[in-house]
Amino acid sequence: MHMHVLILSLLAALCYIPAQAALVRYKFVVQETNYTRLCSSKNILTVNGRYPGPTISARRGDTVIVDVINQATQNITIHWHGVKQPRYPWSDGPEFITQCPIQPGSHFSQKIILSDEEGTLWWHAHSDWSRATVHGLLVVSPKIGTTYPFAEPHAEVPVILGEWWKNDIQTVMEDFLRRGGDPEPSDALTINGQPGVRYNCSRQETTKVKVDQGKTYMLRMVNAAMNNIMFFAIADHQLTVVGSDGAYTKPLKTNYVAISPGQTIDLLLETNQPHNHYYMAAKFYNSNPATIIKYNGNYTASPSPLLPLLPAFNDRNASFNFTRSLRSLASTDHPVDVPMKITRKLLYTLLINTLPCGNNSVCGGPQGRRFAASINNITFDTPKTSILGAYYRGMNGVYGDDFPDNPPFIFNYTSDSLNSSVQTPMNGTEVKILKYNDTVELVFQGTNVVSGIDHPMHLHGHSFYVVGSGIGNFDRQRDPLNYNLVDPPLQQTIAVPQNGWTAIRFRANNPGVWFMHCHFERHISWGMEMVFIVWNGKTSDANMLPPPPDMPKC
Ligand SMILES: *[C@@H]1O[C@H](CO)[C@@H](O)[C@H](O)[C@H]1NC(C)=O
Ligand SMILES: *[C@@H]1O[C@H](CO)[C@@H](O)[C@H](O)[C@H]1NC(C)=O
Ligand SMILES: *[C@@H]1O[C@H](CO)[C@@H](O)[C@H](O)[C@H]1NC(C)=O
Ligand SMILES: *[C@@H]1O[C@H](CO)[C@@H](O)[C@H](O)[C@H]1NC(C)=O
Ligand SMILES: *[C@@H]1O[C@H](CO)[C@@H](O)[C@H](O)[C@H]1NC(C)=O
Ligand SMILES: *[C@@H]1O[C@H](CO)[C@@H](O)[C@H](O)[C@H]1NC(C)=O
Ligand SMILES: *[C@@H]1O[C@H](CO)[C@@H](O)[C@H](O)[C@H]1NC(C)=O
Ligand SMILES: *[C@@H]1O[C@H](CO)[C@@H](O)[C@H](O)[C@H]1NC(C)=O
Ligand SMILES: *[C@@H]1O[C@H](CO)[C@@H](O)[C@H](O)[C@H]1NC(C)=O
Ligand SMILES: *[C@@H]1O[C@H](CO)[C@@H](O)[C@H](O)[C@H]1NC(C)=O
Ligand SMILES: *[C@@H]1O[C@H](CO)[C@@H](O)[C@H](O)[C@H]1NC(C)=O
Ligand SMILES: *[C@@H]1O[C@H](CO)[C@@H](O)[C@H](O)[C@H]1NC(C)=O
Ligand SMILES: [Cu+2]
Repeated sequence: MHMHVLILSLLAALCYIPAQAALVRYKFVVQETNYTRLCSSKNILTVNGRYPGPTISARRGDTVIVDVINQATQNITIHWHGVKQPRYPWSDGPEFITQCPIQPGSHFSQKIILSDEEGTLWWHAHSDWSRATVHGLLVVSPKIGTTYPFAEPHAEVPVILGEWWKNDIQTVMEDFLRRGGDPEPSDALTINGQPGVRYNCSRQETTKVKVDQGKTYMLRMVNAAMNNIMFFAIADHQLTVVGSDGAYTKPLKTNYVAISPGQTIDLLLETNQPHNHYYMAAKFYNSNPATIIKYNGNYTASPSPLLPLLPAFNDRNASFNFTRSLRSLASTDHPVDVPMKITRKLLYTLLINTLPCGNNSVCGGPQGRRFAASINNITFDTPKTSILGAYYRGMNGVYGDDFPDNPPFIFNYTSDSLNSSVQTPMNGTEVKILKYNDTVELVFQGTNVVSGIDHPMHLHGHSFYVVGSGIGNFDRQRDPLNYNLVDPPLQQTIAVPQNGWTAIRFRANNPGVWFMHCHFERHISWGMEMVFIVWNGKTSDANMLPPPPDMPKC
């Protein structure tokens, strides 16, 4: 509570320094907090005792210092999802990629350097499965003296989609890793931490958003769920997408939204319907958490709120079509800068794999084997020390630089009948080296090895333009002819469609060590990740900044 007052006074102080990048400071105390949901209590990991955690508010170009203090009994790291951290990978957060964990009883002062991000971003734990409860919004408002590329909304509403397990999340993860099969499914999906009216135990606590008729509200949405892409809608209301992943989009009117874990979407809601109460709902499969939007005023509401229509749980077209419909704003104030001359062409296959079970046990994966996952057939073997630290100090033996530009074997990636001999991956800690200012075209190729499924791919340290996508195998001759190089959306997380492909482009102008991974937690655990190292450029302003003195040690 004290912290909250402190933050408000700091923000008030900001107003006296117009149009200048400001320094904002927050304190994050990571702790175990006793929480009751779905009629059962357990200790969860929180920041400042809150689930979801506190919202960080800043303006475009600000620098935010967050003092992360670990008062819990387990290791933790925190990642500022979607913040590029120009030349400063030290605070990026992924465990053993850019830092060693913050151990119990120690702290780490993290610097979040905002540059051209504007809109909704978020922060979350980036060690084991702690992000299930350790996450919150990071809201980047326009600079003082500038405004949104749309009329100022009447008010803002956070919409944080999450997943809740009755079991301790650490136990869920450990059981999953031991059994080698799929993880125990979550017991509920949540909106702003509440399971909603579908669950008797949370019926009373369901979040109710009170709105006035005839206004425009801005929904700042993130999918903080661990393992699911979600559909979201509000009964009887159209939504207008105006941004995603901290960049504006052309306004897109839609009845529903498809959102990947890791992705953020900014939406405008016009309260232009009759006075009543309406469900806001998200779903995956048959779970269905709901929050209620209730119009203010004196009227007789229908007996129960109206439910929105959501696409069927297996409607790949609904997800793919929504994702393909996003376009950059591409205006004078928010121009695009799509790389046209490409210096690095990469094709990365995304595979679900299986491994032999081991000596004595039976595993929960197909044919009694255990699941694994890989990119270009390499399951990432996470080191026990930070790759960034090893790179900076020129330490040998922590990683190799042989991550392949293309899949090692060419076959019909999306075939319905794949030989099971392709299921077993290789394993290693390989990075891909990029030179400063390389212009990269990376095609993610979904595969049907073991099972074809969407993969929400996330890149740290850069935003990328999503220039193309399709179903089936990428065709190097034909498909680039249909690229959108005019107004492709600028994102950091993109759902590669099931048995399809997605092409992205970015300029490697951020020297450092940057993680790239599927944002499904189970797929990260199985090894669907790799690392880019972007070398320093020739001039000093193209070099990595030095590490802070309080970098955690392994
Ligand atoms: C949490 O609090 C409840 C109610 O006070 C108590 O019954 C329960 O044992 C506590 N749980 C833990 C894990 O401490
Ligand atoms: C919720 O409560 C109702 C009424 O008491 C009961 O019929 C229903 O089975 C309960 N649902 C669950 C999931 O417990
Ligand atoms: C709401 O409307 C009813 C019927 O018109 C009236 O009796 C009541 O006083 C009103 N309540 C408020 C809070 O305005
Ligand atoms: C999905 O879209 C493809 C073409 O993009 C179409 O052939 C197919 O019928 C659609 N499926 C459904 C269920 O709408
Ligand atoms: C796909 O999205 C477009 C908007 O970009 C919409 O007009 C069209 O109806 C959608 N098609 C399907 C099959 O959902
Ligand atoms: C399996 O057993 C063999 C022989 O006892 C042993 O050499 C090997 O290390 C064991 N492998 C694993 C994965 O436990
Ligand atoms: C990679 O292989 C080594 C040696 O067999 C093994 O110890 C390690 O667990 C493997 N890593 C992954 C991620 O499979
Ligand atoms: C690849 O597999 C798909 C699905 O089984 C099939 O439709 C397609 O014809 C195959 N392509 C080639 C080139 O064999
Ligand atoms: C699968 O691949 C193995 C090894 O390459 C080969 O011996 C076998 O005949 C193949 N099976 C089928 C059904 O194609
Ligand atoms: C992956 O590599 C292993 C080992 O070389 C090989 O057996 C397997 O067929 C490869 N799979 C794919 C999909 O390339
Ligand atoms: C990197 O590319 C940008 C855009 O083309 C250019 O302005 C800049 O000078 C380049 N920097 C270096 C070090 O090559
Ligand atoms: C916490 O991190 C330290 C440093 O990397 C490591 O030695 C220790 O084993 C970790 N503890 C757990 C429980 O993973
Ligand atoms: Cu995945």
